[in-house]
Amino acid sequence: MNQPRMGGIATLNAPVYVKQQKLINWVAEIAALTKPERIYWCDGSQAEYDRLCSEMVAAGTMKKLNQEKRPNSYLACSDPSDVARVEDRTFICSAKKEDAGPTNNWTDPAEMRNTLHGLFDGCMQGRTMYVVPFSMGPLGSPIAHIGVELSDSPYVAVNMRIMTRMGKAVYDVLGSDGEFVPCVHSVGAPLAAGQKDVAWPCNPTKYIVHYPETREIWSYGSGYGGNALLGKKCFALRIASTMGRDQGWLAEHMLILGVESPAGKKHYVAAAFPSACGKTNFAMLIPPAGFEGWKVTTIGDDIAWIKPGADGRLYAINPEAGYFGVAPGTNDKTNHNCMASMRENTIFTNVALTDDGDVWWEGMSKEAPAHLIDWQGKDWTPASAKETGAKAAHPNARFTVAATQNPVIDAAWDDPAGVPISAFIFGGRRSTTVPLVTEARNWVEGVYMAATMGSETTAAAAGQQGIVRRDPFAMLPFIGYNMSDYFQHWLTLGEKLAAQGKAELPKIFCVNWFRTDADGKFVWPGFGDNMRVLKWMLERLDGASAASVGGVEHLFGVTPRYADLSWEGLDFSEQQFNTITAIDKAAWQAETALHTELFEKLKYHLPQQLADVKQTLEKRLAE
Ligand code: SAT
Ligand code: MN
Repeated sequence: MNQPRMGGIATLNAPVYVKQQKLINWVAEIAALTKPERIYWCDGSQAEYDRLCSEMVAAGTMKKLNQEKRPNSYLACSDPSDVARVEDRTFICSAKKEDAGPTNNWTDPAEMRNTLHGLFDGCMQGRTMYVVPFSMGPLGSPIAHIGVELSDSPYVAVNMRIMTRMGKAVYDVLGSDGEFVPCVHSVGAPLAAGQKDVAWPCNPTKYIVHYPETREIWSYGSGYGGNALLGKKCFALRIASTMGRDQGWLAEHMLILGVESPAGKKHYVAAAFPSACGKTNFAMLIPPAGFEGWKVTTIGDDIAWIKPGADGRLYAINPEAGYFGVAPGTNDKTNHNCMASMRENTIFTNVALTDDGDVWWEGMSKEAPAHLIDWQGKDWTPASAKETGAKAAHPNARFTVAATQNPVIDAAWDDPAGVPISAFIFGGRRSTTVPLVTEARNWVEGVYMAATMGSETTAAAAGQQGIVRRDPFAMLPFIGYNMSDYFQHWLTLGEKLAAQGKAELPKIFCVNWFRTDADGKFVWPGFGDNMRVLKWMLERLDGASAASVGGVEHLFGVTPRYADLSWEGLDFSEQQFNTITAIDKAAWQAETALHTELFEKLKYHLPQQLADVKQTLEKRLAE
C-alpha cells in the first residue's frame, strides 16, 4: 500500500479555498496526533457523497437498496454494541465541577485531556481522516454557528452532509479569521498494515467529551448517531447551550412547527420531548378529518436555537438540515409525511432488509414480510421472531434524510432570521399521573413544569428502558452546564423580555400523550389527533385570556374541559377524556415528592422562584 506520508504524517493538501491558517494548523495538529493514512477535505458535493457511499458499499459498511424501490438509498448496520447514545460515557469537562452540575459526568479537563491524548495517539492509523466543515443553521445567518469535524468515519461524513449545511461554502463564511467549534471524532479502531477492516469499526471504550470553556468536542469509540455526528447533540445542544448562557439565547431539544388556521392566522410553536417520544411525528403532523383548512408545516424536528429579536419576541431557527429520526413505529398512518420524505436519498441505519432489496421495521406495516435479513444480518421470519423475540429492526434504528424532502417543510425553514415563537410545549412519556394538557398561568409556573418533567426512558439511550426519570426540559442528557443555572437562565430571559414590555411572552404548555388504561394500552390516539390539543392551545393564544374561557384552573394550571376540544371525526368519550386528564391527589403527592428529590439534587444555585412554586403546589395538595 502506498502511504503518502511526510515524516509519519499524511500530507495536508488543504484545498485553495480553505483560507484560514488556524484551521489548517489545527488539522495538522490532530493529524500528527491521530496519524491517519490520508487526509480528505470534504467539499460537500453530490459526487463526493456518491463516491463515499460506493466505497462503503465495497467495504461492507452499507448496502445499496433496490434502485426502483428506494432510489439512491442505503442501509448501514452497526456493531451490536454501538446502537445508541452512551450517556454514562458522556462528559462535560468544565474547569469547575459545579459548572457541569450534578446531572452531568465531570472529569477535570487536564486529566481528561491526558486520557484522551493517550487514546487518540495513533487512533486513525490506516484510515482516512475526513475534514467535514459544517454550518449549524442557514449559512451566514446571525443565529448560525460553524463547526469542523475531523472524523475517521466515512459514514459520519455522508450523514453530516444530510444533517447539516456541509461543504465548501462554509469556508467562505469562515474566511481567514471566523470562529468554528473544533470537533474531533474517531471510531477508535486503528488498522495495522495489511489488516482487514470490519464493516462497522468501533471500540468498547467510549468517551464523548465536551470542554465548554474552549468549546471543543472530542468523541472516541462510537460511530453511531449523537455519539458521532457531532453537530447534533454535542454541538447544537451541549456546547450551544453554554454559548446561549453566555450570550443570552437558548439552545433547546425542541421541534419547531408552523400551524395555520383556516382563517389564515399562523403561529409557530416549539416543543420539547425526550428522545424517541414522537418529536418528528408531531413536527410533521397531518390534521385529522374535521380539521379541513388547517395546515401544519415543519421548521425542525429535534433542535431549536432561539434568540430574542429587536421586537421583544423570541426567534427560532432549526440548526440542522436533516432528520435523524427513529424508524420503528413510523408508517403511513403515524407519519405519512415522514414516509414520503424517505422515499429516496435516505440512509437507513439498523433497520431490516427485505428480499427485494428494500427496508422494513416493526410497525412499518401491520404484517411483517415473510422473510427478512434483520439488522444483525441474520435470517428473520415472523415465526422465528415469535420464538426468540428478536426484532427485525433495532428499536433505535434510524433514518437520515434531508429536510428538503419533507413535503410539509415550512416556507421559512431556511430563513436566516428565524421564526417568532408563540408557545412552548413540554412533554414527557408518562403512563400515569400527568394530564393530557396543562397551560401554565405564567412564565415561572411554566418553567417549573418544564424543570420537573419526568419521562419513561426509551431505546435512544443505552441502558434500562421504561423507567421514569426526571428529564428537565427534555435536556437531561444534553445540557452543557449546571441544570439549576439553566433554569435561572430561562427565568432571567423571561424577566428581561417582560421588562422590555414590547411583546407578550410565549405561553407555556405541558402535555402527555402517553397515559395508559388498566390494560397498559395508550388511551389517547396521538399522532394527527394531537391537532385537537394544538388547536385548543392556539385558541388560548388568540384571545382566551380569562381563565374561564376554554379551560378551567386546577391544582397547577389550566386544562380544557371535554367540551373545549373539537371531537369531530373521533370517537372519544368524556369518560375516556377523564381517564387521561384526571388529577389524582395521591399520585400528585407522590409526584411532588419526586420534585423534592430532584430539587434536593439540584439545590446548588436552584432558583428560589422554583422552590416557591413547589411550595404553593404542595399547599394546594394538602388542602
Ligand atoms: O442519537 S441521537 O442523539 O442523535 C438521537 C437522540 O437521542 O435524539
Ligand atoms: Mn433528540
